Amino acid sequence: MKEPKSNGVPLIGEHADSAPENQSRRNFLRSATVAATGVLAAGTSLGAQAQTGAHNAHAGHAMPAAAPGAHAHSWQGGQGSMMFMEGHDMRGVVTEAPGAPSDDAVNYREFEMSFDVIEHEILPGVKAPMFAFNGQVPGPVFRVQENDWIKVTVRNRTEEMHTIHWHGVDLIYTMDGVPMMTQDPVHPEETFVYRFQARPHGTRFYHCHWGTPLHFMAGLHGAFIIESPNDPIRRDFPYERDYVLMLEAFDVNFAREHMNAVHEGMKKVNALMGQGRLSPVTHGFFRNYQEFVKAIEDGWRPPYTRGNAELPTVKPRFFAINGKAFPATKEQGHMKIRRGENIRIRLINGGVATHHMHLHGHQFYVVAEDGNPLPYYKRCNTIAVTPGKTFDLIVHGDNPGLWDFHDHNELQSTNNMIYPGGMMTMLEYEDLGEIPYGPSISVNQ
Ligand SMILES: [Cu+2]
Repeated sequence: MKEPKSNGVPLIGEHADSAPENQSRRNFLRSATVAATGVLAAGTSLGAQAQTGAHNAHAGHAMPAAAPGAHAHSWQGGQGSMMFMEGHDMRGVVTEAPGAPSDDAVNYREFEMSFDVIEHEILPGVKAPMFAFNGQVPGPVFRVQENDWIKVTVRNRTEEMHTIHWHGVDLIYTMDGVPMMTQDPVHPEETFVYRFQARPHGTRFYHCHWGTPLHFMAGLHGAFIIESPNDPIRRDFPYERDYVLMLEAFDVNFAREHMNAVHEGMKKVNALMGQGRLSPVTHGFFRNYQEFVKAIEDGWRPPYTRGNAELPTVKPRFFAINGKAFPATKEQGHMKIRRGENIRIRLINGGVATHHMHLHGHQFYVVAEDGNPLPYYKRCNTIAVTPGKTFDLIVHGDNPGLWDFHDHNELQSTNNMIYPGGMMTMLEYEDLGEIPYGPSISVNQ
């Protein structure tokens, strides 16, 4: 195994050097790409990822590459955090949390993931360092069947700590991904195994639960779509094409300013942990509540920082759909429709702002909220998607043209205040013929 290369500096551009992908992973990517014809995320980033995976695949690998002598570690629930263990070093360790069936007990669909640091391009000329799943923003789109058993083996290839929270999935709590509460965070070069059953069906997602915008806001999120033959939406609105739109808000200045500082800080924490010298003051973690109270009495104050910066300094000025801001949303392809066709649009707010998504020229049906089919379908043309929410829409192709689909908030349809930009894409009729007008373009950093 290679030594970590960050030395406190983001591992920019090293995501291409990806871990071996196993057979299941390749199958997953391939089936995701095929099954999700027309899915924006699958059309570009996921497709690219599938290629990378194919090139690096080592058939038969059940686990990602780990350090020689790597050992499996069983998490001891209820016995305090491993972060405070003497001589604590999780590099090369594979951690299995308790409570889920073993490999023999159920038939797992296996996936391999990684936490990486990349430099992500939101639109030409605008890049920022970000944490990313599998070296891409957003992370890959999962498409699984309801009640499938899922095994996700995730390796941390950064010098920060992370977890994966499966947002809207009803799983066993030991797999819920809340650091310091239901699991120890995944340490640098540690591998953690999430096992759970995919239920209930609907539009779900996953994201890192480590509480800073450098994790959740900036890249560590992806769609987790659970399909079911019993989905009433499929029955009521027969459709073929299904688009996943991850809505994102990026503060690129914050990311640029704080990524190195966060890595430097974490490097010190890792060193202190390695020496068994981590104290509340070094990182604000406590063995128990009494220790926390004592620290407060001694004058220590909780940082409650989000990546070593205060919350008010987080001001997103770039707004993206599946990692790209308009006009770069065109790279992923417009949402395509034909006359008389129904398409399904799955909106997932993986960011920190509220987005008022408005479609021109159509009254769409709002058919699901938080992944769950609604008891009645509302006709709207604008829908507010608050952070953490998902909405599913059905658009019926009854007004041929080229139509804006965008956040109606003024700031959020700009790139750093330059209009048009931001969270904007188009609905394009394939059977329209020649399009007389195309959108104009402006870019500003
Ligand atoms: Cu994280």
